[in-house]
Amino acid sequence: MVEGRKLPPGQHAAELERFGLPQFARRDVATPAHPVLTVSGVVRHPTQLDLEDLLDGLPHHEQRSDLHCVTTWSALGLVWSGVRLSDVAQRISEVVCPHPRARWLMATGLDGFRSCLKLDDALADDVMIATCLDGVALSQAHGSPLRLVAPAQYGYKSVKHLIALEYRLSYAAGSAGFKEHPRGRVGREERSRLFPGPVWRRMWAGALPTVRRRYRAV
Ligand SMILES: Nc1nc2c(c(=O)[nH]1)N[C@H]1C(S)=C(S)[C@@H](COP(=O)(O)O)O[C@H]1N2
Ligand SMILES: [Mo]
Repeated sequence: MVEGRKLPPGQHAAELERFGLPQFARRDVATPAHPVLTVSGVVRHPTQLDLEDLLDGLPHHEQRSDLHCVTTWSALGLVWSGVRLSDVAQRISEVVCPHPRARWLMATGLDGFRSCLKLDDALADDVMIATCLDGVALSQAHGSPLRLVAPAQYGYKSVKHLIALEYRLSYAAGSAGFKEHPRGRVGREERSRLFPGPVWRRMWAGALPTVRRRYRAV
């Protein structure tokens, strides 16, 4: 266990390894030569920003945080660097003019994985767009060239290979459907919809060995 880090209820410590929904295990994402971020939804001027323009001049941000997968494993003390999503969102907002009642942000990865975050949660101080992990450029396994990092939310909100953000008035389920909780707050054990967290804990833990095997087999 990494010194001084606490495990939330129902989680156990594990090494970080490539993971996700089973249907994405075999999607082989080729890192684009000229990465762009598409911004759409309830905005006046949908746009595409290339990576360099997006990051240019924004304050560099580095943090140590944990990744809590809903299937009960947690990777502790990961050092991410990049920029804060709130700084990116401010820059984007000036360009796209989101609707004043936009409350949700749908994030999409190049593999087609999607997850929707509450805008308030997405703008928290520890939510970032990471380009590096543990001091080196993000690997393909962990979401190159850009990934969302939302440490207070279950791992399914931390979309890898980020290519698009869509401003929304209301929540829409992402790739995990009803198994994804709209807020996904780890501190409240919001693992999934319909049943309380501790009920899901066992179901998710039961699915873990199969999903892990699927990812390790790639
Ligand atoms: N693009 C994409 N992002 C994703 C996923 C995925 O399958 N595709 N899986 C999510 C889940 S469920 C988890 S737990 C983490 C795993 O991150 P890792 O592969 O870096 O361990 O990525 C999240 N982001
Ligand atoms: Mo996960």
